[in-house]
Amino acid sequence: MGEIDLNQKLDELKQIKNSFEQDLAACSSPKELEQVRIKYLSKKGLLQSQFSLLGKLPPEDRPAIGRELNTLRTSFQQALKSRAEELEQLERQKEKIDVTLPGYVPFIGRLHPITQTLEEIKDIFSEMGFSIEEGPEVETDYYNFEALNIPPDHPAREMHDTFYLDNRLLLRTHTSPVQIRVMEKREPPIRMIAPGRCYRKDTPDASHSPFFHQVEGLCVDTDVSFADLKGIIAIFAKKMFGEDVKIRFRPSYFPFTEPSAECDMTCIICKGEGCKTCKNSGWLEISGAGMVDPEVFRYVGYDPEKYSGYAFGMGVERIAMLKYGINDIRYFFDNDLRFLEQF
Ligand code: 2NM
Repeated sequence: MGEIDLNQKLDELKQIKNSFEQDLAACSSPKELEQVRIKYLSKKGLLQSQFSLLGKLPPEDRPAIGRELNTLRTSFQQALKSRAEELEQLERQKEKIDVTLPGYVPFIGRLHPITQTLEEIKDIFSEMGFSIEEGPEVETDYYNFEALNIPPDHPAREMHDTFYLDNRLLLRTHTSPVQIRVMEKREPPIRMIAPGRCYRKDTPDASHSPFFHQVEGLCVDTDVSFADLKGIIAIFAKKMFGEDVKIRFRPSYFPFTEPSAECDMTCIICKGEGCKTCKNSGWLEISGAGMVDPEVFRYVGYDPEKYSGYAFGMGVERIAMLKYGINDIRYFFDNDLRFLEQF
């Protein structure tokens, strides 16, 4: 009778041991491990409660079962401890960085070459005391044409193939309207540049785009002369393209300036020797300019007897093309990364 009880008990203990080992292996966190400890080793746990049942066994079986229970308890405790260490080790391995793995190469963006050129031009004029002024891209006929001495039937309107939104509103064809708006609001002295987007209904080719950028400059004060204009353009050209460049002026015509001029600099490709870029002339056109027409001053309420001023305008795309040696304006607007990534 004692024999059967003993074997049954030992079987029971074996089952407890098996289920403990399964539970232990299934643990993946210290929290789960603690649940296993409670299930088997707490006061009312599966193993611990076996100690209280010892008294119900035949006296001759008690020492053997007691010994077995003690052995199991010690081995459970040790197993729990080593499993805890294992889990900790696993946790630490998760944090380790494998330095032999290939790294992520982040895609670095950059400013568009036109934006970069614009920033450079703005910096050069800021340094010389010019303020940077902005205005609307949707303009009225008055600011884009009329106040600039271009009346409705003026042939210059055809040169500026204009995108009209309605009879009165249009997309500005140059940034001069910004200068008109500033002069309306402020008295001289004025020393400003107006950088920004412009629109003309041109058919795209290597040197034309219906969307482009301009920087226009304006300086109004008492006793401003053409010599001041020449000085400013010369300094700009040297800072933008190098100290060696020289400039020259050729007579020209704009409705809003008198006299008017086109400004050239020495060809930076051939240093003035003559090449394909400068059509063998040794010179490159960089800007239109002139002395503000007294008629424009009358539109904004300045006294042309008291004030004089110079103004100039340049295409940012043209400056960028010369600076970077680009032969087609359309590259700027194709959004081809193989082009854009070079800047
Ligand atoms: C140019 C060439 C010459 C110009 C004139 C004015 C204003 F508003 F003051 F009359 N702003 N910009 C000007 C003069 C622009 O671009 C080729």
